[in-house]
Amino acid sequence: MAIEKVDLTKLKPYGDTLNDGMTQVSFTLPVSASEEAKEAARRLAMKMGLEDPSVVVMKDMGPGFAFFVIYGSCKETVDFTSIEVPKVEVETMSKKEVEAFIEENIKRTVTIIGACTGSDAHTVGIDAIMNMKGYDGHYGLERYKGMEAYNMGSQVANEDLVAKAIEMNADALLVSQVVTQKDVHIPNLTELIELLEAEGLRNKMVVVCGGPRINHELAKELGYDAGFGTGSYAEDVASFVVDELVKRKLV
Ligand code: B12
Repeated sequence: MAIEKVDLTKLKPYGDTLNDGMTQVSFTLPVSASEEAKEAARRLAMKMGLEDPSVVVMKDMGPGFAFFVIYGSCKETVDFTSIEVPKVEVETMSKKEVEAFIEENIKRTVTIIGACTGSDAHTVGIDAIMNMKGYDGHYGLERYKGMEAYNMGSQVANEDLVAKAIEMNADALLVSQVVTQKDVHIPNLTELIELLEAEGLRNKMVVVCGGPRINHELAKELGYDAGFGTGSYAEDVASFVVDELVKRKLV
């Protein structure tokens, strides 16, 4: 069977046959499930750019709310060849490679402090990166030889994180931000950088943030050295931190 050539200048979703545009979307409407609600969901899907949408799931979510899953064909395309995304350029090493890198190039323990800061109570992301047991088959930084990883947990005030950084003479700070409602993460992330600057610490350590709605571009804009999003593992951030410490002669 001949494989059709994909036109990367007109990229669109694929379901059954190439370029059929098949797409699934889901959302909740603040009305009870009904035939009218189903039709409203279908019309909204059309306005979102889906052709021939069909509502395949409508579920009551309690009084006054209904959840929908809709399939339809996406009319829109994007030019994949024109896309450039700022990203962390350091190649990810394995845990063993990071440990060997520390032994060869740093020759002392690297101290890393992590926290989910501000009012954000989500611990799972920062735990995934730091926890001894690891996440998705990837051990966290607490298990790395040559590292002292200290996880402060969630709802940590920026002042407390800075105080801990001073107390432990940290090489790197890892900040997790999961809640981004009303852009609450922006002033919170900015405040940490300002506090570090005020203490004359900003350039003496590697400062990284992460979370499901964080990317490298945003992190750089806010004064961080790097940003890591969904699907990050301990070895991604470990590789970045040790490489950066050596590059910036912070060891
Ligand atoms: C579990 C959960 C909770 C638990 C948290 C328990 C805990 N101990 O963490 C509880 C029930 C307490 C909770 C509460 C709330 N939650 Co909540 N919660 C979730 C949920 C279901 C899963 C989050 C999670 O654990 N993900 C798994 C981890 C592994 O993924 P991750 O965080 O993305 O982390 C990865 C990467 O992002 C990255 N990463 C993350 N941090 C860092 C840091 C660094 C340095 C690096 C390198 C990488 C990195 O690496 C990780 C591994 O790959 C999500 C929805 C979802 N499915 O994601 C909502 C969600 C995050 N919650 C949400 C909300 C709104 C809330 C509440 C405000 C609800 C409310 N009205 O009360 C409260 C907030 C309380 C507070 N003060 O923060 C929203 C956030 C929306 C937004 N845009 O801000 C979400 C997306 C749900 C939704 N769809 O609305 N929540």
